Amino acid sequence: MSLLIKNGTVVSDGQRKKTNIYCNDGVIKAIGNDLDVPSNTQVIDANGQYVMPGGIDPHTHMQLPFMGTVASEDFYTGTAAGLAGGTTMIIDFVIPGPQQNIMEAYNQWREWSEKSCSNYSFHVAITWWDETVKADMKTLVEEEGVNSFKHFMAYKGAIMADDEIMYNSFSRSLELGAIPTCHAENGEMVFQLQKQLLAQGITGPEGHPLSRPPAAEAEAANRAIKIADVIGVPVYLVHVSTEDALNEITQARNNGQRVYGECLAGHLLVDESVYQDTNFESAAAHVMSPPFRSPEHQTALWKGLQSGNLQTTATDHCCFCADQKAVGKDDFSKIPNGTAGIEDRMAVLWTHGVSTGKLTPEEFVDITSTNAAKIFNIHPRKGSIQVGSDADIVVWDPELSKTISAKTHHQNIDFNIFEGMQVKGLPSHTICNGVLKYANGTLMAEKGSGQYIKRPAFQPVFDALGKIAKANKPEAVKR
Ligand code: DUC
Ligand code: ZN
Ligand code: ZN
Repeated sequence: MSLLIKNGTVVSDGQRKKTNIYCNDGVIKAIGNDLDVPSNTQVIDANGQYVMPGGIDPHTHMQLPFMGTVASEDFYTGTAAGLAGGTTMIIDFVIPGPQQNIMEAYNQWREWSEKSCSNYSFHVAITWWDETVKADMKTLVEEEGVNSFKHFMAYKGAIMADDEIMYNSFSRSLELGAIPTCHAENGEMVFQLQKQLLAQGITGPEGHPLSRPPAAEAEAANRAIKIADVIGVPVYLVHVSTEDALNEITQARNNGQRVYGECLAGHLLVDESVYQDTNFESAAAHVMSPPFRSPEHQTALWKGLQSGNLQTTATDHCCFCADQKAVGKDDFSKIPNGTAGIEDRMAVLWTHGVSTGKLTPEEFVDITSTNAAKIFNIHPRKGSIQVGSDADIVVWDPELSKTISAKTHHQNIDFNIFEGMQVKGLPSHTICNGVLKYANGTLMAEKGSGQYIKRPAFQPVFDALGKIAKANKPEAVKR
């Protein structure tokens, strides 16, 4: 199947140029003004529009079994909603239960994800430790194309990774050429605060942010960064939601440490006042971790994106409907944590980032696609419009507008945290693996058409880092 996207302004890798793109067999085959293409080529006229690498959401949880229930959005509906919003690839998470065999969990997630209609890949969470986990990490990196391991520093008694697990897993990641990632919240502090608040009679969703203060995130961010520094491995912090955690990242980066930060569209645009809503359903629908924060933190996160100290944007797309959230009616700590956003991420970032002048279109491409591809080692195959790159492309109409609503979204959830928000700047067409999947409001998502994307280990960089780490070991210094 061949496709020509003509007359668009191509934005990729920091550059902008009006040109044409020819795709065949899922790959970008030619870029230029006078392309000679077969007569049966499908043509999209992108005049007046931007043509950009398809969005990569590096943080989603489709059909996640979590807190006694299962996320309502599965790999088919979730990736379809992503395509409607211009996102052509997700990186989801395999999360083994305590003591569950890592490969068994990985194979289970691979089976669930076969119905994806966009491209997908997996971070694998390290939730416990022994020699089998160590061996399985090698299999995952060398045979399955997993180059990132996730550590939940929260969720005590369930999937929380303590310092011992993190030290072992970070060290193993360095050996294997993988990058550790962390959900940075001090799980013990959260657990103690939840108990205290409930004992004081604070049982509603307003207790959720009180149990997860900014300091709990900052402490964990600092700890993860310091453990990574001692080991000499890069680290990626998911869903940075506070100025405090951002400051930890900035300070480490200023010291030359390879630390990366992700922020969520939700944290940029929704503030903590949502937890004061006296309507339980609405307040509970916003319960996610880390929680939405005060406007001061939101301002800091935008600055983090502008300064480059935060490199990626994601959604933590994890859907629970009202009946699922109702389990926590009398105890906020039981409300399944999670909110949606995969369909809206790019539109809300364009509207509030590019249209306000905070971000250029080039920076928008970096934070919605290219930087994730680079950090997770799939650039320029993904996150780029170059000859030879995969044909994952979004044609972006800066004049298209809509009002976001749960009544009209494709996401399989009965609530939208951006409900009522007017967005201007939307995809007119989404192309995934060279095939048109969304065109002018019509979704053509085909179950199972997405590809699993292997991500290679980071050998060259990590070899150098390993040497630096060894040189800094105390015994080497003594000699
Ligand atoms: N936070 C959420 O809100 N949901 C899923 C997991 C997480 O860390
Ligand atoms: Zn998390
Ligand atoms: Zn998450």
